[in-house]
Amino acid sequence: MASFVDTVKLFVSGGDGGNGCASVRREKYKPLGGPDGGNGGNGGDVILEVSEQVTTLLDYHRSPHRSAENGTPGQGDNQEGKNGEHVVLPVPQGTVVKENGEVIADLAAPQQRYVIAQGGRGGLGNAALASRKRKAPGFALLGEPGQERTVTLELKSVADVALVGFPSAGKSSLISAMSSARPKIADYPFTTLVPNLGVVDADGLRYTIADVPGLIPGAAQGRGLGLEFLRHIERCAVIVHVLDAATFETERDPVSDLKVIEHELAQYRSDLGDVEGYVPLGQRPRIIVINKIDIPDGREMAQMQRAELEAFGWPVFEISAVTHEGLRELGFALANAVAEQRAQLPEPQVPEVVEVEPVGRRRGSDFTVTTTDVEGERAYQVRGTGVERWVSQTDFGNDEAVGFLADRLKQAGVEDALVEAGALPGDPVVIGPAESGVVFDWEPTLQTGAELLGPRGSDARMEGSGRATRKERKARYHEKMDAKAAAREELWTERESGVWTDPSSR
Ligand SMILES: Nc1nc2c(ncn2[C@@H]2O[C@H](COP(=O)(O)OP(=O)(O)OP(=O)(O)O)[C@@H](O)[C@H]2O)c(=O)[nH]1
Ligand SMILES: [Mg+2]
Repeated sequence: MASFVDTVKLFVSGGDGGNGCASVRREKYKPLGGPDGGNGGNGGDVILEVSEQVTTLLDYHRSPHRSAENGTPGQGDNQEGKNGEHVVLPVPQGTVVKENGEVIADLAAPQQRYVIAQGGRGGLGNAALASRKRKAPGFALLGEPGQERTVTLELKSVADVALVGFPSAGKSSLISAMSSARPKIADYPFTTLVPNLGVVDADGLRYTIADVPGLIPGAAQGRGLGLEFLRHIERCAVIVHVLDAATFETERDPVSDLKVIEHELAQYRSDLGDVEGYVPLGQRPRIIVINKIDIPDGREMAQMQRAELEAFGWPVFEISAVTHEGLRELGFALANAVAEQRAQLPEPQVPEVVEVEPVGRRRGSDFTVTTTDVEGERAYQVRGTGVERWVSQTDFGNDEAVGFLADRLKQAGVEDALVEAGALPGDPVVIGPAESGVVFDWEPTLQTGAELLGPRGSDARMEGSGRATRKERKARYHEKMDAKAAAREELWTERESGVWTDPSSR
């Protein structure tokens, strides 16, 4: 199947935001002008876009890593960094996007777009960070990293009519008789391994037919690639059973074949099940086609079983895909069924651009405080898109930047929440994931405010403490542990006896 790829793993990353710039205007005779560091540019997004020109996911199979351009850093003299270019990835109509096995986007509409990986925002320069209190900040914010994701793209054909049936029933023969599609036809099973789409023009109504590979008993459980194939009829409004009236297999006949396929349709559990408007396969309108009546035995079989087939309650047609007998009537019936289905749609499916709300819009300062284990130590863990973003924007080599982060955290209520959760001075606190977050000793006595600001790039609150390395921090932590051992012992006893509630078990 070298020329058709319908599932592919894709690794995408948005561009990183450019860093903000910390710079001070130089003017003659004025050693300290105002801050004039510009903002960094935003990283570009990676965007999926439904395109008519694309029919397979082959390109992504060949090069599965796609990333957008980074933003450039801001510069002095209030020069903003340049935004990174977006990367637009064309995908066929009917592409379903999954992450960790869950459907996150269903690109079924023409020209639909979906932001799959957002670029990081550029960091603010010191000009933008200046405030009444903080007149000339000696730091700037770092650009945020772009979003990284690993997703699976899956193609589910979009067609009005799906032809289903056993291998060699004549599905490919029928689609080539009714449309200009020219799939391979042969007298061995599983000739068709990938779906074929054909377009039919019937008296002003244009509709598409999908010829899907043959189904066998157990298909819904994955036998004979059945799951792969059933996936392609999930979007089809009308299902046509193509029954072989002239099979050589003695244990088969049209009625029993129909029952087998019906059973598989009813069993099939679609991952689109929760998508709005999805109708289970077992509830779609059906049309029954008895094929190969040009063969005398076939015609006889068709006549014999017609009544029993009609009892299922769906229209029955006797045809020959080879001599084209009965195809006119079938064509009209299909056109009517398609028209009826389209009339039931809430709105006509005119091509339109559907912008989906991008995933992971990293906004808001909601956060949670729980306890966790960091390198064997019990630590308080703060998680939240906003707070984690602030951390990623912080240049930890610059005390003033760290002070700014402390102010932001306090303002967002992180300090209060830590107190509430039972954190004590000196307790390790991790912001972000336990493995990769930033760990520090909690010092709630830190006052907030720019009144403490000293020379640029420093913060009076950091004096003496400096930015401890993990090792120093650990050593200091153990010192404090000793000093507070007695008091802690008592608190732990209380906790163990259930006087406190563990915030992680809430
Ligand atoms: N006599 C006769 N033979 C037919 C008719 N339709 C299909 N055939 C033959 O049946 C065989 C299978 O036809 P295909 O169209 O490849 O069947 P299919 O359902 O697409 O089979 P798979 O792709 O394997 O699932 C071929 O040898 C066809 O020539 C028909 O109406 N009359
Ligand atoms: Mg075929």
